[in-house]
Amino acid sequence: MHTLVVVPTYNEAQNIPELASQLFALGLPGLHLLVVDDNSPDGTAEIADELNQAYPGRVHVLRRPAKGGLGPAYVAGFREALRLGAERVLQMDADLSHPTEAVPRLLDALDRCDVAIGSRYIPGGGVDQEWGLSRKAMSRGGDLYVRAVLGLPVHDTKSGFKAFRREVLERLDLDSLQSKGFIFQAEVLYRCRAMGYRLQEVPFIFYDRRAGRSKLNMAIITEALWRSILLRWSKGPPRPPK
Ligand SMILES: Nc1nc2c(ncn2[C@@H]2O[C@H](COP(=O)(O)OP(=O)(O)O)[C@@H](O)[C@H]2O)c(=O)[nH]1
Ligand SMILES: [Mg+2]
Repeated sequence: MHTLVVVPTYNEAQNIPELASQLFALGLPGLHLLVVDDNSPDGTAEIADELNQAYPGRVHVLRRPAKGGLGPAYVAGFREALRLGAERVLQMDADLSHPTEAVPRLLDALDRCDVAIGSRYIPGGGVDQEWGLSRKAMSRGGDLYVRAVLGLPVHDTKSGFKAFRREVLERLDLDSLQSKGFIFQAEVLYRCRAMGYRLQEVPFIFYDRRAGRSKLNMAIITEALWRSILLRWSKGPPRPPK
């Protein structure tokens, strides 16, 4: 296996078949999919398993006992990716917010960097036309806050659309990652930068989900605010890249 796409899911039964169909239609050699499901009541894991009829041996399903948040699901998924022997690991959401047509560009960027970050906030990137001014302001404000607190040279710190070289995940102390919600994305970037890895942003357009429901809630937003400060305070400033 060359590339593993890791997708955390909670109640994404309506989205996962379409995501798989779009991913495999890219025709990328050695591409496999890993669905990390937290015992979704809507049967996401079973539906993902059945996809092996259409794509034999290319869909892996990691079942976790209960909903534990995005971060722990990714930690388990990254560990499984290493175990499965993936050379490159790409992470994305199940809800088609991250367009599959941008996947080859993210993977190509790994020829020039160690971590490729899908970014809404660099030239060429953007968000769904449906986003109103207040949602845009909240998202940008959140990014500026995280960026300032952690000193990250990244415009889209919350992005869950990223690709890693295998050795980055090998060296990342997966057990030490603490975040439960979307701030997990910034925690990983912060660690990668502290280890001297090269980060590169690649533009993409974020589309709102058409099916299923967002799991974002106030506890996840609050975690992002306090955990950023805790991370900076506990680990010290990141070292400059190599
Ligand atoms: N395994 C797992 N996946 C989750 C959990 N929470 C969210 N996800 C998945 O993470 C991705 C992003 O979540 P989403 O609800 O779309 O967040 P939003 O885009 O910020 O509204 C989706 O694929 C979700 O199914 C969780 O607790 N466990
Ligand atoms: Mg979403």
